[in-house]
Amino acid sequence: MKHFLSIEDVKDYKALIASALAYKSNPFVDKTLGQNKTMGMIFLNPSMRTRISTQRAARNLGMEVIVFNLDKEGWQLEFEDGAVMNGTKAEHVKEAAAVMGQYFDILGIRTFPGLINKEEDYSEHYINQFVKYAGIPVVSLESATLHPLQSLADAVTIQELRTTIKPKVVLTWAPHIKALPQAVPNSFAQWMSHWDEVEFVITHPEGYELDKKFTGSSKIEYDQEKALQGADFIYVKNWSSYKEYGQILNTLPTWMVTKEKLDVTNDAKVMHCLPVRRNLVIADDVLDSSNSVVTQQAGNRVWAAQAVLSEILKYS
Ligand code: SN0
Repeated sequence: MKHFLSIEDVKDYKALIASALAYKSNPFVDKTLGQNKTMGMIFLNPSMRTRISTQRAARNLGMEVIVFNLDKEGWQLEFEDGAVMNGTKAEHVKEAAAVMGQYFDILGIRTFPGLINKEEDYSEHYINQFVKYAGIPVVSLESATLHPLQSLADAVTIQELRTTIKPKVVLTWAPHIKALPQAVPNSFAQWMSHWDEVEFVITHPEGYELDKKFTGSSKIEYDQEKALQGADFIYVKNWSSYKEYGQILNTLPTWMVTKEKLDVTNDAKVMHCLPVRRNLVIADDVLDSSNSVVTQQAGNRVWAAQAVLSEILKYS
């Protein structure tokens, strides 16, 4: 694997899930694989789990890691070709990325969407500029439209917790007060629709349809209760509208996931990428119950990142 920007970069996703689980049971088996190599992690937005788990993963493989909060500590970057840089942006991505390519062996980058210009966000202009000019493998730490490290950890969590041959996995929209990216649900839908061992259903109010490019032929059920019937896993996440780009169409508190809603499920495991706003997205009675697997899911971020970095170290 050269870059890790989406599932499209993965040759064998089942093998990658297996590799992550193997690292979970034996974290230091490849502790010299990344010896004398350095990973740079560049953040243009906040992060807790991605930042810490990816550092842990890189260190388990013997790599050095340098974290740079570019949004707070760097020069403001220009991304437009041909820009006359007489404003507040002091450095062009052409130089910034090329220089990082000199310092690092692998570059991780987090860059959220602006949620204003759909074409720009969905062209993945920012992360692609880093890929173009850094000249080294680039790992998405959540880009404008996708969060593949999260989705791999999600798949790993489902793989280790499933009790049936073909579990029913339901992605449900939930209310939020802020306009959030579609990256997590896009990416989760992309991974689940690739996986032939799950029955995948998406439920959301009308107007919150995700880009078909990622959901493929996944089933959409607008009635949340119907969708949840018999579910083995419920993946809860808010996102802003893709159609009416970046808009909050409604906040529908009835879509919050509560303990009562689990009654129709197969005692479903409840997942969320975190951070989660309690009693807005998921109720306390779910997050504080044994149905919630969010901590285990977040823990699996280490093993997912380790599997990806190992693949890049071995084959880039
Ligand atoms: C981000 C998102 O993509 O939805 C990151 C998730 C890994 N989440 C948020 O920005 C939540 C912010 C909030 O205020 O609740």
